[in-house]
Amino acid sequence: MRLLVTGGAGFIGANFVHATVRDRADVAVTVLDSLTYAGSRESLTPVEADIRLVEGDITDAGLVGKLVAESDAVVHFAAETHVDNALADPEPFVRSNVLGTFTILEAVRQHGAGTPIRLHHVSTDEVYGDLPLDDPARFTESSPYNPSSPYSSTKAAADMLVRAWVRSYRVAATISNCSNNYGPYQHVEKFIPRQITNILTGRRPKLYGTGANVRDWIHVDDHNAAVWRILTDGAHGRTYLIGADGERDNLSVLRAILRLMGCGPDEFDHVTDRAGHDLRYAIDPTPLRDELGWRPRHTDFDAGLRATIDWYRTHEAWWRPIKDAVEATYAEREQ
Ligand code: NAD
Ligand code: TDX
Repeated sequence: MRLLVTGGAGFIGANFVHATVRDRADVAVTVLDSLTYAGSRESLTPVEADIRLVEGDITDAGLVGKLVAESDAVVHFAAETHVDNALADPEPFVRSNVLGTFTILEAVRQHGAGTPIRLHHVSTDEVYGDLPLDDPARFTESSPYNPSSPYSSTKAAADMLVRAWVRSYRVAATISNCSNNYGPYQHVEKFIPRQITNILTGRRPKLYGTGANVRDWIHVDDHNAAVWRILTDGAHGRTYLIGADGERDNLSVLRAILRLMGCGPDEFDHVTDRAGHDLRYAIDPTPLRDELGWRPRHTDFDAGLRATIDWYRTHEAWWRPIKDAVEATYAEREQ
């Protein structure tokens, strides 16, 4: 299989490429990534001899058309992904997430007219908005779209484009909406790596509001195993929700990090809450389990967190050069 992976130099994409190179000798991987602030060539260093990395933008129709024409399948991870950045400056989110997905869909439509080119579009549970804190309800694939943030609204728009291209042009696409990922190679702007690297650099962790907000955590390798399962066995046109029964409030996650890193339970700062902060996400992954037989393997959150902390401890060269600038941006916004 000739596989094009967009956003393969980002957090989830890089882990996907690593797993693919390790487990699937019959797959030739091309990564298309514009190496934004969130993308890192170094995240692909361990597999650089095994893949082709093309530095380019998913809104570049000429380049995307050429690469899609050479591919049997496309897994589309590339996106602007940080909610706080979207609140500060939404324009790149509209461009990359909406126009970028449109560009990929058009290339898949045009070049897949004879032999269909398989497309998997990677999306988020945030398209469904949020759930109340004190309610057992979870998102399902028939939950109504109700995005809250500039980020999630652009991901919702991209999902709608994919659905329309499936219906109107019979593009052979699937969509997955996954919950919050954690693991190695995640940018230090995101919650878990920010707190770990704050502690490692002598800063206090920062919790938005009271920390009662709930996220449904999944290890990035479990997410990527589900993406592979959907790519190979998923029904064309279908949406699958990916989650690993990992609901935890932010305060509990932070206290687990503090405990595992030898700090006291109150050694953190409460900072101003995020505007429009979604309360709770929770995924019902039943169809993925029952129809495709997927099961998460990283079910011990403490063990996954400990391994993630170890990774940041032993990969300081990967994150240290950007840490001060990320914290300087946060400090400006918090004023
Ligand atoms: P990330 O920000 O770590 O990586 C995104 C990658 O896309 C980067 O390498 C970046 O350079 C690249 N990129 C951005 N705009 C581009 C453009 N215009 N052209 C080419 N490349 C571009 O993101 P991530 O956390 O790895 O997320 C990957 C995908 O998974 C996204 O689509 C995101 O919406 C989705 N997702 C993420 C999570 C999560 O918890 N991180 C959960 C559910 C879904
Ligand atoms: O310093 C922080 N303190 C804090 O309390 C940061 C950065 C975040 N938070 C809170 C906000 C959220 O409730 O932690 C929670 C997680 O925050 P993020 O890591 O920014 O993730 P979230 O906003 O939930 O979105 C993530 O999951 C879904 C990804 O960034 C998205 O790309 C994905 O679609």
